[in-house]
Amino acid sequence: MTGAREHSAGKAKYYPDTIAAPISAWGHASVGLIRISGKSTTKILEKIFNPAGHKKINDIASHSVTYGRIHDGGEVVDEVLVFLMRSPRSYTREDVAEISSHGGPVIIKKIFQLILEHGSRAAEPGEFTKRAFLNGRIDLIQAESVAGIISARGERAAKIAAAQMGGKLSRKLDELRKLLITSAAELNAAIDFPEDDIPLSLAKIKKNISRAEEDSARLLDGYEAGRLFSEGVKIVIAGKPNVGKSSLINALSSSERAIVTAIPGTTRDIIRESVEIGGIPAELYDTAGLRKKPRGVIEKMGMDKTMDAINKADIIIFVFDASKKADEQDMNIVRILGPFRKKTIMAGNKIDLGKKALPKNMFSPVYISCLKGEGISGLKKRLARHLVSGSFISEDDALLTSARQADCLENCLSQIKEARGILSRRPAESVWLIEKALAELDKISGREFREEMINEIFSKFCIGK
Ligand SMILES: Nc1nc2c(ncn2[C@@H]2O[C@H](COP(=O)(O)OP(=O)(O)OP(=O)(O)O)[C@@H](O)[C@H]2O)c(=O)[nH]1
Ligand SMILES: [Mg+2]
Repeated sequence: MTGAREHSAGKAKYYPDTIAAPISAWGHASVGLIRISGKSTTKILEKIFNPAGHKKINDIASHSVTYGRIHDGGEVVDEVLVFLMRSPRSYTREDVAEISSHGGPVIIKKIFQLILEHGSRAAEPGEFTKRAFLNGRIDLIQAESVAGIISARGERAAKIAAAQMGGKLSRKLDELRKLLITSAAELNAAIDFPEDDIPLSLAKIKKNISRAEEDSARLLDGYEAGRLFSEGVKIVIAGKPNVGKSSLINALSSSERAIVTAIPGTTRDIIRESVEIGGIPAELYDTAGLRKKPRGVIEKMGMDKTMDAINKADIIIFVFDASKKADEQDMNIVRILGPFRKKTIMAGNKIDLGKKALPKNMFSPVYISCLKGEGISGLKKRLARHLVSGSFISEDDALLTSARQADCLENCLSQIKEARGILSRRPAESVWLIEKALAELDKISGREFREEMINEIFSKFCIGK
């Protein structure tokens, strides 16, 4: 493949330059961390670090912590701990030192400056992880999950990223790869030696290809769940005016985010609030109340936005006033939400004022009182159940977590499908398609990559990772 490079797991390849960056959060903290990686790491330490007890840098054992002082031409800058990890047993597989200093921005800046003056350059975002990848310590999936762990917006998202970092998805894709390689080899053999019992071996090859097809399809199904965990679910609160939608977003987010008044039509724009439900990150959207005849152009625009939000929602909470008989307006919304029934949860609010019987097409609601805070935890439980049930997969599975991975696997799957379709009629072409499917798989793990693709992935990382 032109322009593509082979990614071989193996020994550290030393880059000509040494890189460094503060790797702890910027600001006043009790400790700060600065990381150096590259062949000049120990040389830089020799110039700026005095280990206690006049120890030589060369005598410091790998993976040990050394106490001492950072100095600038003899003038003490700070007391620090230096953690040295010699190549290849380090994050990047190069020599790496992490200096733990006091956490003030002035100190960190000063030490970082000294490191730059003595032979390092500032690392770009994601550059340490990029070197870990290029040196074969981790594959691209694991590199992407490093970013996933850092940006995780919920406990479950972090767990999923950690599982993929541990190689769960990589192992699954490896199985798939082996299946395809064997199929292509056996198919080639069947073409080369037609006198052998072809129908029999073709049946076996077909079976393996079908399995590869099923496996990739299952992984793709899981992508949606992975996406929800990492990006968060969209929960839209809808209902007619004045039923307590804004009160509900406030109750669910324990805030006073939305304005609540007794005047119907108070909310005219969409209000968003981030929450966590059962460990899953969620965005709550409070919307303008839906009524058949909006009063004025602003309310009409608000209602259009509400409809747009309903279309894009993962879950809709339909709020109605349980203390009053359902009226024409409620029925109208039930009709509007008809196509979205599967993703709708009904919430009957204001039960502190009583509970009226429901029409047949409004079933099994959760009853709440936003005013008294009643039933809110029950509603949260129902939401969490909805999120983790059915198509939503557990975090123990191998999950695709980036659009890039899903794109490649989708291409892979369509090649496999085509290969299976023409297997008996045009076996040679089928082998070619299987090879194309394999190339797509190798893009996911980064076994094969393009420079631009790698740069794009790592540019999204934060500095110091
Ligand atoms: N008694 C009672 N009143 C409530 C309850 N929840 C909300 N209210 C009141 O109902 C009125 C409307 O509440 P909102 O939260 O503004 O209703 P909304 O659905 O956002 O209304 P719009 O933005 O106009 O569509 C306010 O006066 C609230 O105090 C409840 O559980 N019990
Ligand atoms: Mg409102």
